[in-house]
Amino acid sequence: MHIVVLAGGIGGARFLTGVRAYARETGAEVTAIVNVGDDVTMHGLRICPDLDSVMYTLGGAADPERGWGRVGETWAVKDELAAYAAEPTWFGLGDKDIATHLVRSQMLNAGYPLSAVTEALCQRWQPGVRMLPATDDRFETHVVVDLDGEKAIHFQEWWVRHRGDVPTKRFVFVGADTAKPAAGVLEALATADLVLVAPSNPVVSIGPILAVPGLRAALTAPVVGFSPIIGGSPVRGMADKCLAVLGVACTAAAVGGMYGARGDGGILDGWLVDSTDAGASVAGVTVKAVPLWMTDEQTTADMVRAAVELV
Ligand code: FO1
Repeated sequence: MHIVVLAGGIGGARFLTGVRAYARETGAEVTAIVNVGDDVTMHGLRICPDLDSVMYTLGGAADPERGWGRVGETWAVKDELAAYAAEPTWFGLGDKDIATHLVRSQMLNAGYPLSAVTEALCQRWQPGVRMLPATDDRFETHVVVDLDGEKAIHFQEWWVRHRGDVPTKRFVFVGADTAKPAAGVLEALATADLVLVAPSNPVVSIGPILAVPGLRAALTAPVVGFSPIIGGSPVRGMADKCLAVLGVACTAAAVGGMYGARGDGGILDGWLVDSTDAGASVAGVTVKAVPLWMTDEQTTADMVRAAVELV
């Protein structure tokens, strides 16, 4: 069985530990297609937060408390940059993490596509699943805000600097008109027996993946999504703020409705909601309630089992 997972950063990474546990039990093969909308260039380095969160988490090197970056991190370079007042001072790069960005940037500058760079970085971390960026092309989420007039800022500035707490008009996926699925993405989807949509932020993690032209049409295998909203609140992160920008309610049913039913121009065949949200319905989609708190690998593997059983 080949399982393809559409994933964002921290939530996607945690979900993938469960998918990998399920795959180890059953012999399934796993490919993760990861959001690149959060990617940004800072201090001349290309940073891919979601790819790195997945890689570090599955490689056993993520900081579990901070939720991003490396465990046992030190911050000498960040302090030195601050001493030069080198902007952006609101974004922190750890010393160990910087080594990843240096290797990545050097390879990208030498002409390697992001998919090949990711594969090379994974040689070290052995995540146990195949990791693919959604696209090899330049693709970034920007946010149109009202800050002394309307202007667009990078997603990281909106997320980290302003914590989403600024009048927000819309999200724009820069590059989405011309981007192509990364090398390996269409092949992975063509051989998938099941596609899982991780309980990641539906607007700024899964949204950008689905915005890569050609990717939605390649979802021919059954698609089961996991609600990132439990009892009206995001499992983690700021999905509530992002959904509000789109005018979508912060409920499991509304997010399922936003993805939509396959027969209705959407992507879902099945939608798993938490037991608290039992009774939620999405037109044209099989909805089932199961425990969705990803407390440990086994509980998360059970969520994957429920999705397999659903289809
Ligand atoms: N998140 C923060 O809240 N503050 C930071 O300074 C920060 C730096 C950072 C550096 C590298 C990286 O891969 C991620 C980083 N993050 C930071 C996390 C990131 O901004 C977001 O959590 C994700 O992009 C949203 O999924």
